[in-house]
Amino acid sequence: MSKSKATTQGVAPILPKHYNKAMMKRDEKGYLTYWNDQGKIRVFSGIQPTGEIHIGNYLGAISNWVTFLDDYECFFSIVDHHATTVAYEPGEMPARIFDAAVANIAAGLDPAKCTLFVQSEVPEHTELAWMFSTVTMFGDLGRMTQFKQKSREQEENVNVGLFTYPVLQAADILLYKASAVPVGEDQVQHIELAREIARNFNARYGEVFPECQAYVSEGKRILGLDGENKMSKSLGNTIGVLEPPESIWKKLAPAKTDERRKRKEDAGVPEDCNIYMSYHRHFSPPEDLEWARKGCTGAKIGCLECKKRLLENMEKVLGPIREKAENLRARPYEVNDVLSRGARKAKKIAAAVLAEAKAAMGLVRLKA
Ligand code: AQP
Repeated sequence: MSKSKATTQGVAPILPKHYNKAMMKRDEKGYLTYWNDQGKIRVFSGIQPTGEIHIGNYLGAISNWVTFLDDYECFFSIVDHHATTVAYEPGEMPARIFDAAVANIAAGLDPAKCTLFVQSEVPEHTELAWMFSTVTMFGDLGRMTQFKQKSREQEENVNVGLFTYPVLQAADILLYKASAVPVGEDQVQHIELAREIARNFNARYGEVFPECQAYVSEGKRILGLDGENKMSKSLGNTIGVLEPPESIWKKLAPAKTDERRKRKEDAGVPEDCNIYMSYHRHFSPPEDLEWARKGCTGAKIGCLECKKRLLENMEKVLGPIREKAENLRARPYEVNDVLSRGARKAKKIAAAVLAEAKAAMGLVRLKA
């Protein structure tokens, strides 16, 4: 990447007055970081409306997002443009977007404390993505694990959008000058590339974007019910956040445990049991974890008994979320209102940052 700095001499950058870029400085780790005019770091993360929100999304992302609400300026987006890189039914998309909004609000994204919006309602995302594509190296995109994996999964539809997905993702984040990006482990590589894109842009056109960093939680890689792959909408190995307990039980009861435990009398190793490692550890209190561990290693409890205790503990977390979601569903206009307000607020900031980036690139009128 060329280090030359573009000159904007002779052009008239049109930057909104309220915009203050003086807040960019390096954090204690040395990453260029943006603080807003209230001294808060901005957070961005997204979720695709590709299907039912599952407990992998909840433990790896949404429950982590909630921890940022009080002390950061948070932007969360239902990234529908990303979702169109896989085959889908257009008629189903509006309901999927609505369902994603409901699940996220119900799971703790308090609209009074964050901006929740739909990506395609803020067209600045795709414009910045184009600009970023000119400072993104082809070879870097080709190395992305998710691209390689999805290309294998959908051989008949390896579209360009799938390839440039991380460029749009970089635009999603950097359009808000977000420095903190809470994601699951599968997205860390993309966030590192977004940081690289910011660096490439800054080196070429001047310091506009922060060097965003990924923040992963303890539930950064929740395995699916198959016990082998990451829980994933497209793999059909999920437990939905809004799924009723009877339906969860139908999935949990036959799910794989430690293979040593053929009968109750066979002792097991909890570390080799997906039910313990992926679910109990995140939903059950310490005393129940101890009960499960002792019961398993000492062959004192059966796997079904262990799963029933897990179901009870899951219900303590998921029950209230489901209830809240049902209430929201009964008031769709309120959900729509949250999304409309979110898009308006997001757009204001997005337009300002895009104008700054365009000015840095010289994409402005010659001064008359
Ligand atoms: N299994 C998981 N464990 C931990 N975190 C996860 N995330 C997804 N699956 C897990 C995190 O959830 C956030 C939103 O993800 P997304 O909507 O972009 O979906 P995804 O990663 O594409 O999810 P899926 O279910 O795997 O969808 P498909 O099958 O359509 O690709 C992200 O922060 C992600 O890391």
